[in-house]
Amino acid sequence: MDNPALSPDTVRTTCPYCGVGCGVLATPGDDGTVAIAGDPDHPANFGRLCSKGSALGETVHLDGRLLEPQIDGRAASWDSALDLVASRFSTAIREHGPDSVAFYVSGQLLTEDYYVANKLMKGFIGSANIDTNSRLCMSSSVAGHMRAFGSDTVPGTYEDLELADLIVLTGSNLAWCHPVLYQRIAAAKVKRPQMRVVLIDPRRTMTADIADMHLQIRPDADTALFVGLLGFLAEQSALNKAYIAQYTTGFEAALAIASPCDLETISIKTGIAPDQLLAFFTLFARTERCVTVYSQGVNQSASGTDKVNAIINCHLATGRIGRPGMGPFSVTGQPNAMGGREVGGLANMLASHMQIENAGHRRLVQDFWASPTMATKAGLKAVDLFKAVGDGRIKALWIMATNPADSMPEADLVAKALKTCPFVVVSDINANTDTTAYAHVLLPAAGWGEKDGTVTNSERRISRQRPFLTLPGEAKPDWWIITEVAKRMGFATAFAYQNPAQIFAEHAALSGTENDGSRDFNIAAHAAISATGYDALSPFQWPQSQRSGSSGGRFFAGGAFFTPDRRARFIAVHPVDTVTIDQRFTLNTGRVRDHWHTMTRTGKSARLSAHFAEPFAEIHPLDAAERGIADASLVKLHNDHGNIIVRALLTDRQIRGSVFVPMHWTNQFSGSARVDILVTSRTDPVSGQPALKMAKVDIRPFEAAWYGFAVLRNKPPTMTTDYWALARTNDGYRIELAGLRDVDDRAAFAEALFGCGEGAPLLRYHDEKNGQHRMAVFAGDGLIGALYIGRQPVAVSRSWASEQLSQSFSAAQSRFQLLAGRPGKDMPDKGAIVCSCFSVGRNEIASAARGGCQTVVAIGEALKAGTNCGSCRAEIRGIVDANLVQAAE
Ligand SMILES: Nc1nc2c(c(=O)[nH]1)N[C@H]1C(S)=C(S)[C@@H](COP(=O)(O)OP(=O)(O)OC[C@H]3O[C@@H](n4cnc5c(=O)[nH]c(N)nc54)[C@H](O)[C@@H]3O)O[C@H]1N2
Ligand SMILES: Nc1nc2c(c(=O)[nH]1)N[C@H]1C(S)=C(S)[C@@H](COP(=O)(O)OP(=O)(O)OC[C@H]3O[C@@H](n4cnc5c(=O)[nH]c(N)nc54)[C@H](O)[C@@H]3O)O[C@H]1N2
Ligand code: SF4
Ligand SMILES: [Mo]
Repeated sequence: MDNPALSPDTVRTTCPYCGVGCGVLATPGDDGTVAIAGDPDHPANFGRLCSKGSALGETVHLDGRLLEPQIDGRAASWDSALDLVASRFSTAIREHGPDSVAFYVSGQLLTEDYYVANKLMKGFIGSANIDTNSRLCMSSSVAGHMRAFGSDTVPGTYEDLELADLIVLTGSNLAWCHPVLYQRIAAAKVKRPQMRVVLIDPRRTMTADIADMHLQIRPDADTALFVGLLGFLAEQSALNKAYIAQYTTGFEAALAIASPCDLETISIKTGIAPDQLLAFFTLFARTERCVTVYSQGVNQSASGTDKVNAIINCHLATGRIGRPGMGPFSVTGQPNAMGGREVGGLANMLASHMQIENAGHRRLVQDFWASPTMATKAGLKAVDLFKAVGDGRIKALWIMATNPADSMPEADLVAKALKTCPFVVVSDINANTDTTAYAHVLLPAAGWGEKDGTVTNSERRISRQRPFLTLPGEAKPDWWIITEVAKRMGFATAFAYQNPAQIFAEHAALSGTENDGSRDFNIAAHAAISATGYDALSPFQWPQSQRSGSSGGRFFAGGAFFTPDRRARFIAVHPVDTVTIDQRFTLNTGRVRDHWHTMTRTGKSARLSAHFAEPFAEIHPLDAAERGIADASLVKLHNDHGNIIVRALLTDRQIRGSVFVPMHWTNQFSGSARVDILVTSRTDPVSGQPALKMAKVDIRPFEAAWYGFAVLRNKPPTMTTDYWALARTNDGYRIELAGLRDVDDRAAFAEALFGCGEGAPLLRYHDEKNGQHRMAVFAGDGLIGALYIGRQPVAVSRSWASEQLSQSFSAAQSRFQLLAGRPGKDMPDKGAIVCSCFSVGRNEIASAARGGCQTVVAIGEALKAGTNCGSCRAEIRGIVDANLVQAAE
């Protein structure tokens, strides 16, 4: 945790999680550990890291890694695996045509991996059936940018967030999903208290901590809100008429929909009170330096592209774009979402921000690649791609660095499609994911710390990911795997790269080819980069053309859009119906602070697994009361697609009529919590992005006959309990349990769970009358496992029990204490972990607050909580405030 002095072994690299793209200093130790620190010189984070970045060292161990190629579940040599992949793809293409094969790739590939995958599919196989998980993530933003700007350009830079006087955050939980950007804004606001932050989200998330105003918007009402804002700006004479006249077209048509601005009507559509609307609109109208940040609450909707354009319209109408402190700002999710867009990894794009429908672009790319054939039309977008897998049109599919059996809508149908597909290849770093289960061929990829290449963050900044670990087992970098298959398919010359530097140089050269300023993406200054130059490459922002040599900056302050007439387009967007009442709940889904997507990496860290150890549904207390749902009980969420079982968390942070369930839990971590099985595959008509936050579900209590909790040293081999959720702890695992029918033989159940075999010496306590049962097994002085069962959710201190796996139990008394499930009086119960860096719990913070620590700083001084990465500061403030209110009452 301490900043390791820059040792000769320290490697500068980039965090593999979110699109903030923080610079990391990684120092591998002799004992296999890796010390991690923020890179003070990296312009994205200036030394900061969030909880996930800080815990990176805990996720690089080899537990669960895929270390050798496998064919049909058996270890195989690279040669045989690569030969098989190449021949099955070639055969399918020969027999059924190029569109009978597909790649489904990921914003977690490096630019070099992505570039060669796209080149192989579009330029050598001759199909555009390569789509990416960015379809689920950024494609509405891409489509919105294309419609307005004629190019997929993010106009601003991170600095704009610090220079702005008003930051509007819509559909973004920045505090948890882009924590370092959030901290940069929080720090700027302390320096310039006049800065205002408005949060627009149906939930009062932790991001509300820095917000001056929270608009608890009805799901999908963003278009209504921003169309309303456009009308208001016109009525208040807040338009930049010169900018509109000189640099844009289509304003009148957009305004016609927005006028007149009737606050009552907008209030009905958005669920936001008229006085709040007026306050927000007025603030926006009056504040020249204004940035609107948006993310998945905007993109993941059947009207996502319209939402994006409704936002951009307001910035174009005020001319607030491309100047310091101003602009629409789509923050990207994955570490290389932007790099993927640059290489054209989406099925409807070409390489280097060129367009597949544009014959001139196709010719340019084909000439540049000297390719035998070229895709002539857009390929299948993710949702349609998996439908085509399901109905047999796709004969061979290659999935790289993504886990669609969990993260795609209608996930059970996706899993079924994978099961029936004649040939599925999966490149992953882990052996057991819900997707690898369906692979005919599994290819072991190099992971973070081993791989070598570049990523582009949300502000167009390209940084190096550098290796500091040797490749484990047989693992190979993704670019190598793809080029080896390409060579075996007969394209040896075009894929004869020796290293990622050569791929990067080619990518840079393509960006400058016939680019006289007609395309935004240009990094031609690096077209001749050498392997040494590439090794030493410092983070830089695009564009960086050969001619200017200068790097970065902002786009569009003076027009110069990438449309044929170089003017921006206002898009006349119509708000969708948000008023029709549906008795069912809107299923809102998203992220928590310390987990990353399907948990294949963050699930390995005890620290990151302590914040939320279970899948849950946030429900408004009044909605819960109507359905007889108690806090911390289990609930079943269901619709026509299936059902899931998760813990109910009652909170008035949630809007009524909506529930929030995190996307993270998979079959590897829980019995039935894959939320995407409930999500319909309805997509945005323009972008093809699925409405991942808008499914409809019913909720009812899960009528458990018993509940249980256990800590155990070893991961249980199989789980059949009706409900279970497993989380990593420092010395083992913790597991929540519940069943519909009583367990007949509890001793056998405990033995199977602990994996200790029959007849192990079981310390037991039974209270049949109250249905309380407690069992523990020790080996020597150490604990193998402890299980607590009750008719109600068991009142055991989770954090304390989890720590017992590392304790010595020489005294009989300590063993009985363990069965009691509570720490002794001298050791208060920490409560749920809030600060994962220093393992500080909710109860400790509450008690310090009651004892006089009235600020986050004071809590930090007393407990250290919040003083390392700072990701938990908003929660600490919430706990302090709640306890101050209690004290005052
Ligand atoms: N901790 C963590 N951080 C991550 C990730 C992770 O897995 N874990 N993943 C990364 C990736 S790939 C991505 S794409 C980003 C996503 O980053 P975000 O978009 O910030 O994250 P989400 O939680 O998906 O959704 C954001 C918010 O949208 C709100 N929302 C839902 N419906 C609506 C609506 O109709 N209108 C509005 N205005 N808001 C709505 C939700 O309540 C939620 O709070 O995070 C990145 N960062
Ligand atoms: N309901 C709902 N669903 C969602 C979302 C939501 O908000 N709600 N969000 C969507 C969004 S925005 C996104 S981005 C997706 C994310 O969803 P996924 O991409 O499916 O999730 P990850 O867990 O990041 O999957 C990455 C996989 O790649 C593997 N991996 C890691 N590093 C490497 C590497 O270097 N090479 C290779 N070959 N493999 C590697 C990991 O082990 C893991 O299996 O989920 C989408 N699905
Ligand atoms: S904010 Fe956190 S997860 Fe995102 S890049 Fe920075 S350290 Fe990594
Ligand atoms: Mo994403």
